[in-house]
Amino acid sequence: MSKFKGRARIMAFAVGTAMLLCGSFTACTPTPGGPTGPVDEWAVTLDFNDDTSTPRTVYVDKEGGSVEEPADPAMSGYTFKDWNTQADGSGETIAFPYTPSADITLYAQWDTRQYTVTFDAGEGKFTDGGTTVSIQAAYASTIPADQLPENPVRDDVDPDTGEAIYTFREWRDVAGNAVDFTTWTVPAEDTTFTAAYRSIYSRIVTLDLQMGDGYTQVFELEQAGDDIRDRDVVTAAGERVTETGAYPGYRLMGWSTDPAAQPGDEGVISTNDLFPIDYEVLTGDVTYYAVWQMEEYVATFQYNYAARQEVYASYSGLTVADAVTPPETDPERPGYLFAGWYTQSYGGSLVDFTDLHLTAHGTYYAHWTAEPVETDIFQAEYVDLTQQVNMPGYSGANSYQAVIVTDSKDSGAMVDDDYRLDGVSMSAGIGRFVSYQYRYGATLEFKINSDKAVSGATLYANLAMEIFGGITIGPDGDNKVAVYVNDTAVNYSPINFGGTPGSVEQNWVSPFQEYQLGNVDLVEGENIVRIVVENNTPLGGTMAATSFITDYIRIDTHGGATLSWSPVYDNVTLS
Ligand SMILES: [Ca+2]
Repeated sequence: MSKFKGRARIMAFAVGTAMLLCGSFTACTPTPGGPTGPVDEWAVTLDFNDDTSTPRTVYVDKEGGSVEEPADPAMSGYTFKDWNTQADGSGETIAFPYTPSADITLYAQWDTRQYTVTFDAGEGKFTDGGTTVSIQAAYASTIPADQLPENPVRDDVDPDTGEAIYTFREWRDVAGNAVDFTTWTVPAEDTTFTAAYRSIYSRIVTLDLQMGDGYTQVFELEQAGDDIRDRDVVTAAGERVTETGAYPGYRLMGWSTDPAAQPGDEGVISTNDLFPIDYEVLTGDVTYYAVWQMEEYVATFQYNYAARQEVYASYSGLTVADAVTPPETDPERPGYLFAGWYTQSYGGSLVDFTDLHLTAHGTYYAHWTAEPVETDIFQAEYVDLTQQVNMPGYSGANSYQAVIVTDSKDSGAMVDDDYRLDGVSMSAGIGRFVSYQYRYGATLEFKINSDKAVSGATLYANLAMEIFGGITIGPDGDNKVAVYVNDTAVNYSPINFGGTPGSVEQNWVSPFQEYQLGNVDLVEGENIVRIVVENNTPLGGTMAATSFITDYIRIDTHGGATLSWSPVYDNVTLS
C-alpha cells in the first residue's frame, strides 16, 4: 500500500509531530472510540500517510468552524509537501484555514529527500586529480553501478620495475567494511565511503564457508610471515568454523578450490593440512570452499510408561535436510488414551512436528491420559504436577512428582480401591500425599467431571501438617490457603493442626484427618477444584509460606451426580 520504503522505522518522529500538531487546531480532543463526534460538529481526520502513525481526528463547528494550518509533520527521509483529500495526492490540495463541509480525511503528502553520498579516494586520486566525488541519491534507493565513480588510483610505483604497486580494491564504510552496492540503500543522512587499495604483492584469500548465508571471510596476506590459522576463520555468527556445532547438522570435512566438491573428492584438503595458510605458498589470490557432510541422527519414540520402558519406533539416518514425522500409527496402552509426543518423559511440551529438522538425536515420549475413573475421592498425588517446579521444603526444593511423599509409618494417608495402577502395584499400607507447597501461589488443581449440575455437594479434604504443630490455617489471614471450586472461594472454618506430630518415613507429620470444608455447586462437565497457598508466612527452614499437606479431596454429591476424573498415575509409576 505504501509507495515509500523504510517508513516503519520512523514512528517516533511522526507520532511526536502529530502531538505537536494537535495543539495548533482550533479544537483538539481526540475522541476515544473513533471519529464520531457531536452531531453539530464535523470530524476532520489527519492521516499522516506514513503507515505507522495513528490518524488524529478533531471536530469543528458545522456553523463556519475551521481548522488552522497544522505545523508541518516530519518523517525521516521525506520532506512534507502539503495535505490532500486523497492518499495518493490525486485529490484536492487543502488551503488553511480550512472550512469543512462534511466529515473528511486529509492525507499528508511527502517528497522523497535527496542525500549526499561522497566517495573519498583516500590515499589515491581520481583521474581528474580530485580526491572526492559526490552524488545526490534518493532516500532508500540503491545506487546503480553506472552511477558509481570510476575507480581511483594510487601512483606509488616499484622503484625497480616502475610498476604501480597498488590497485583499487573496494569501497568501505566508516566502520571499514566493504560495501555491496547491489544491496546498500541510501540512509536518511549523508554518507561517505573511502577507497581501499591492495598491493600487487599481497595475496587475498577468500574462505567461502558455504553455510547457506553467503558469508565469506576474506584475508589479505601482505608479506612473508603472514598466515591464516584455522582459529582465525569464523562464521557470520562469530563462531570458529572448525568448532563442532558451528554449522548445526553438518560436519566440516575439509576445503576445496571447487565450490561443488563433495567429501572424499580428490582435491579436498583436510582442515589440518590446509592451515596455516602461509603467504609463501600462495602464488596469487585464492578462494577455498568449505566441504560439509550432513550428520545423521536418530529419532526415537518411547512408549514411556512403567510397564513398557522401551522404544515404540525409531528412524535412523535422518539428516538436517529430512523432516521428522511421528509414526503413522499412535502407540496404544491399555486403559489410556494417547495424548501426544512430548519433549520430556514427564512434563516438557508437546512436540510440533511441523517442519522439524534434527541437528542432534531426538527422543520423543508418549504421554497418556488415563481413561476416566468413577470415584468421589480425588487423590492429590494423581493431579497434574507438571507445574510443580522448585517447590520449597524445610531444607531444599523438589520438582514434579518429587513433591509426592510416601508414608510408610501410618500417618493416616489413605490407599483406596478406586484406583488401579497399570502393571505396577502399590504396596499395601503405603499412602501418598503431596507436600512442598511452601510458597505463595503454590497450587494443586483437580479436574473433576460431573455427569450433571448439582448444588449443595459437600467438599472434604484429608489433610495434615508436617514438622510443626499448633498452627491454624484458614481461608483468610496470615496463614491463608484458599480453596476454589470453579473460581468460587470456599469459606471453610479455619483448621487448627494441633496434636503431636507422628513419625513417617521422611517427615514429622500429624495424623491425617478428613475435614469438611463446605457446600459447593458443580456444573455439568469439567469442574476445577484448586488449593492455592496465598500467604508469605514462613514456616521455618526454606519454607517461604505456610501450608498443610494434602492426601485427597472428597466430594459427596448426596446422590445428585456421578463424578469421575483421569488420574495421572504416571506421577507415581514414572518416578
Ligand atoms: Ca493420597
